[in-house]
Amino acid sequence: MQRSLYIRPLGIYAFRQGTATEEGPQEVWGGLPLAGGPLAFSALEVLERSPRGTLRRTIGLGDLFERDWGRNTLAASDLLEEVRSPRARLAGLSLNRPRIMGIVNVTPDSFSDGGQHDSVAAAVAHGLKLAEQGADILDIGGESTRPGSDTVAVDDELRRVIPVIEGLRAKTDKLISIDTRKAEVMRRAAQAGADILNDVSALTHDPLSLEVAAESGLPVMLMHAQGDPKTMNDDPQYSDVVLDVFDFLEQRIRACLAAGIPKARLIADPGIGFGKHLHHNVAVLSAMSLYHGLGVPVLLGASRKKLIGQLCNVEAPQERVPGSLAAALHSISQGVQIVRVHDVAETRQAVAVWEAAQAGSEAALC
Ligand code: 7PJ
Repeated sequence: MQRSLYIRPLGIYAFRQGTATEEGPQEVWGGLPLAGGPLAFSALEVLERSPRGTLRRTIGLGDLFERDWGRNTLAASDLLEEVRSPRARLAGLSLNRPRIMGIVNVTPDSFSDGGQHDSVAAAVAHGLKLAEQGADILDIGGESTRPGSDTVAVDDELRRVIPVIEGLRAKTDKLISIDTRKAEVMRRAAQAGADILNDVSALTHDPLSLEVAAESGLPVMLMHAQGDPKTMNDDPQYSDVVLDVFDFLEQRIRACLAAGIPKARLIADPGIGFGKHLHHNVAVLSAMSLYHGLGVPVLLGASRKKLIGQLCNVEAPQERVPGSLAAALHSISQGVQIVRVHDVAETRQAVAVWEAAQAGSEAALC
């Protein structure tokens, strides 16, 4: 079933509690908690899909509750519930403040740091450095999925990532995710101590992955992609990219539920750069808060990606850090719970200043 109605939380702000008194903090009403807090939203964009295109309207929450939604009430009330409901912890990590996932590439051909971390020792050292800089999650990947890249044989991928996971597991308590599309790699990574599965194909690439992911008991990051990395950016087509991505992720969440993976173990990611032209990427980035309607934590990975190069005319990925920070802060302002980045120290600093400014307090430091 395809939805015709979607809602996107707008007017997102940090809940500020009233002055603490002897009776305790005073709640000041204003808006609804976004994904259980600490951010709240005060308005909605209502998006109506029709054969003629998508109609967008903005409505304040006060008006929404006062006025009759008519036939729309039922169609969107489930989404409103998903948007506001609290999110489960991710492998023990609370998601009540922005979390940083640091990228540890173990591929000889990675676009941004290719060749630098292709030995186990270097990859482990890089992961530990990111942990020290403030990464909450270390994402280990042994298959480059950048546009145009070839697939990697399962044995090669295992040889690259398993020793790195074992090496990091022995030296850090930070969460470890495995970025793979292969069921066998997921299974072996889980045995080696990985805490989270991160699949850019949302468990569609390998016919065994739904089952293996369910059996592992680990949380799964489901990312949207259109097509295979080799050809995905040749000619991507959407009717409305923002809503098509929502539909895909909703359908993959349903497939996971049917396979025995509960919602509390799922994370959704719209997949910047995966089968998307610049205007698709920008549309998705702009609409990030829509994906809270999926009822699971949302992740964004825009770090050093081509869209930043295209928007700023910067060819070298290493020079795309400022643009990457802007993309991360933009999404965090929309309540995105996790950002996947190369530059952890820089992102930590940006997020700390954002958090202090939001909260009006210096309590949350780097
Ligand atoms: C992503 C990823 C992403 C998630 C890569 C790159 C390409 N996993 N793995 N989200 N991107 N969940 O880092 O540029 O955006 S590999």
